[in-house]
Amino acid sequence: MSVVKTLGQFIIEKQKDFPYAKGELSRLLRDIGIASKIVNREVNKAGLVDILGEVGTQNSHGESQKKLDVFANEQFISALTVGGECCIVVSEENDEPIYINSEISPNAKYIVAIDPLDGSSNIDVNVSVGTIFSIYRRLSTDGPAQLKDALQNGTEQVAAGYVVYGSSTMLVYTTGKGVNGFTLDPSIGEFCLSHPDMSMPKDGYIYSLNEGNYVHFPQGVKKYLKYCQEEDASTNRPYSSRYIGSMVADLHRNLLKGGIFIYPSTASAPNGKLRLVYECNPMAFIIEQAGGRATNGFKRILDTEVESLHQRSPIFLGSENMVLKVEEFMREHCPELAPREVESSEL
Ligand code: P6P
Repeated sequence: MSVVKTLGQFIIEKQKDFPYAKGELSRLLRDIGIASKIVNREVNKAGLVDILGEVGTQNSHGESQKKLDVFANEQFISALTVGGECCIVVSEENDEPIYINSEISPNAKYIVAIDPLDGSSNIDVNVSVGTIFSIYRRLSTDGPAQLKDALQNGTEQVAAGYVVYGSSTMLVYTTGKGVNGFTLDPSIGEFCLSHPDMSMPKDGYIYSLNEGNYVHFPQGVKKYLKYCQEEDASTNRPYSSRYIGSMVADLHRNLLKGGIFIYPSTASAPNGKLRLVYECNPMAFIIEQAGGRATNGFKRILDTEVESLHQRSPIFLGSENMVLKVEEFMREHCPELAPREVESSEL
């Protein structure tokens, strides 16, 4: 008989991997898990609400219907505030950081960066959406937490994860010692370990990018796309194109099956579309921990200097050999896009 292991039990069990852990990070992860279950309940009703919503612009109780991404944001901020372990929340939904009152959380030592409901434009067509989160330890040692605590490079993450609200709801996270996946069992309201030690295949045969932007892609991406579409039985080409338009769902599929996800720069968006702090860095941490690779086409995502909360980055992440291959095309066909390495003499 297989023993069910809940997220809470797993977190406590793994706490011994961190000799100095006193349970704060464990509590923080559980707070995120609780908020995810509340968001999941509302996301699953979205279709129903839409049907009710056709009666008017208000729900059946006469309340103005909150957009689900705003609702999700409120749920995570509330859970993190009440939980007492978080001193700053950086959210895709808020221009400024949310500093949590140090009276409520006097000993809070963690910063959480979050995209509370990524891909939410897909909700009304019933396509999977997700939550992405990233956790840092605060740097400042006294007084209220400061902006610099929220502007740390991806290498400083102590944990990262995502929730995919799909045919089932899964929470996948890493604390730097591998990646584990938990499936929500609605009958008991618990995330249960379903995908231990997740490992990304080194090779994959799925490519995920919005080909509608082809004419705006860098030359290296255009050449790689044609490479994916060539007939070559020895390398299983042509590959399959799979793109949902929800980063979490696209990435989760590629993590399980192997594949590459690309959101490159274009002339009009030289840093691409996706945000470094609460989309690229957490996903890069997870993919690397699962044995994949995550770069901006030239340089490791996690080493990218974080200069502002909502800065964007091109992103190429997935099966290691696929990302290495597209990097060859980028170096050969658009080397001018490589980030300029700051010379030591310039420092
Ligand atoms: P496009 C959703 O809006 C999102 O932030 C990611 O989840 C997704 O991968 C990407 O944007 C889709 O963008 O330009 O292809 O619609």
